Amino acid sequence: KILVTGAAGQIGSELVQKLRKTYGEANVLATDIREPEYVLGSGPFEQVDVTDADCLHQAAKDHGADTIMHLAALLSAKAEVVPKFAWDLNMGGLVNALEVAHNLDLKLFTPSSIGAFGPTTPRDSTPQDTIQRPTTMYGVNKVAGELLCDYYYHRFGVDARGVRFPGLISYVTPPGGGTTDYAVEIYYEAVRNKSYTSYIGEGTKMDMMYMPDALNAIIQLMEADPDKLIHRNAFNISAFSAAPEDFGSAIGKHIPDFELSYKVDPVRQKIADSWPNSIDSSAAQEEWGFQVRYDLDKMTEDMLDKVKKK
Ligand code: VAH
Repeated sequence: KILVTGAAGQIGSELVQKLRKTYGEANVLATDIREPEYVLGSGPFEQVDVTDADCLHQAAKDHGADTIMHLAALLSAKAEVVPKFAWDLNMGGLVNALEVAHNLDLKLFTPSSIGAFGPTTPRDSTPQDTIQRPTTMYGVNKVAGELLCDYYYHRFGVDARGVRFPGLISYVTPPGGGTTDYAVEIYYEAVRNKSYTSYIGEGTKMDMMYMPDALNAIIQLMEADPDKLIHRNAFNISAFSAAPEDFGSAIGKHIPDFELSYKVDPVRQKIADSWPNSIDSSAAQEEWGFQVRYDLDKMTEDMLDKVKKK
């Protein structure tokens, strides 16, 4: 039995549906501070504010959860607008989720991000264990969160697991205020207008992944043999590294007159510049068999098809 926080978000909305298909509808309790706009199927939903520890504890207890998947958080660009609120939500929510996991003996999944790296991190083929001095509030939250998960594991034996997600591309629910959101917008604009103006500059490479691969990774990690996990938390995972023009050429293969232009947003560009170009996912491959099915071209074909239908 699983409780998901942030179930109305970009990852949560699809994860809930996938978990319900895999483990049964009634076994997956979706929670969020707002009612999801999409159809969650006929499974249970409860309104939960993750900063309210008692409410989260009660929901997990009533559901009889054995696993909590904690996704509720503010993304990088939004967090720069309201840093103190981001701290309260991102750290307050996580420590509450870890406390619930500790008190009710639950497994926990929570995502970290490539945002946990900073300008002094090696940029190419960024190792699993390396320098982490991020310069954004979101990055500070992610590093602190990685450490907190490790702490609860070593101190209390909480089976907390997680990955460092790259930018996630999906067509069901839009991301809410991240730096990598352009990689989703570009597909909608390509279908609507055959053009896109990118707020991230030419040549800015970041790691990316298609949502189906991200969901499989979560399930695979949670089902992995704990004895094989050396890291447990914050595994680097990536499907491919791409800059706006790479998306432009991939889209151009299907929409030949697609036009890509640039109007760089200095705030989000600065964040992107502080993150790696490409990360090394070998620890995840070795410890729990991480793999992906979608590269940029395969994802682009599917994204354009799905967005057109929408
Ligand atoms: C963001 N998509 O841009 C998120 C992510 C890859 C970074 O954590 O904030």
